Amino acid sequence: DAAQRTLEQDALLRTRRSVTTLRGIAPAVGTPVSDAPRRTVYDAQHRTRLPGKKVRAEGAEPTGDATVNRAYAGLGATYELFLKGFGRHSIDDSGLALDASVHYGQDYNNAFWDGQQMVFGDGDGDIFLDFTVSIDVIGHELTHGVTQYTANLEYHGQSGALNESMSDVFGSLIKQYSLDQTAQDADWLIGAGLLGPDVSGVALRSMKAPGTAYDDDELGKDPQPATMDDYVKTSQDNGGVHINSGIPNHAFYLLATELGGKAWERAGRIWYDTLTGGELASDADFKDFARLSVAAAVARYGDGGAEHQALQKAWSAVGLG
Ligand code: ASN
Ligand code: ZN
Repeated sequence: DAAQRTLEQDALLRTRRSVTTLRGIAPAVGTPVSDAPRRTVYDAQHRTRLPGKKVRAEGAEPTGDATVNRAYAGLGATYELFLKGFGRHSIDDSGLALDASVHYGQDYNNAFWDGQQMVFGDGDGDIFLDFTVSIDVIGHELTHGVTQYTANLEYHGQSGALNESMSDVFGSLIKQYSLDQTAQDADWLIGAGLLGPDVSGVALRSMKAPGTAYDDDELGKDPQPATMDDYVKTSQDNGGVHINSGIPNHAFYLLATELGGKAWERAGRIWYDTLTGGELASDADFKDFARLSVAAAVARYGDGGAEHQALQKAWSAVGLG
């Protein structure tokens, strides 16, 4: 009823106020959050000082730099999936400005979320190309921001691999949404087109077939497992956060392809509900996530429904049933 709605709106505004005040931006109380993104792309000019020189603000025409324009478009596609797919207003759900710096460092072979903004290297041209070429990589980095503002999954061990997997799942969904692809038509690759001429492989990771993205003298073989039988125990990579993420990644792939249609609609909704529902602890392990995702599927789509059954089948297949 109306009174309840008012209470909920008050609670929402209180949350928004505290989050934004933390970051030093006080919104006008009661102002509805706009549906439009607020993007800014900076050029780090091959240095490592951030953010660098502002080169494209929201609403401005494309520049002469394709890297800048790809970053701008990727931020837009990410904003759009979270808003239209899940009703989320930016990274913090309060319209947080989206900042990205491109041309970071010299021959820099990575991209990252630094806690406040996205950062993209140009690659060295041999092993990696420009990190803005894959829209799912842009979505991956932005999703680290969403995770930070929601479950805040600790970046080591299984919680860290879940953090990485959230970024791969929503990164892939952003690509699929921008291409209007079904789960069947999607490539389920992260970083397709990103590997340079010296590397034999197709991408950084494969959600469809973890462990098969590359096999190369320089990089070695893609180390990702698809199931718990092949779980990698290691102290490297924060306890294998980019390695064991293959397991929840593959569970998502199995769910989405079993359900068919657009993966962001039902499979993505279940993952989004799990990530943002408030029950997922920052030190959650794979079993915790699996259990909470099943609860989320039942809550949204019903006990024993197609979504619930497909999800149980997916977790069983990767050894987390
Ligand atoms: N590109 C990597 C990532 O977003 C950077 C890192 O290792 N944190 O996961
Ligand atoms: Zn990541």
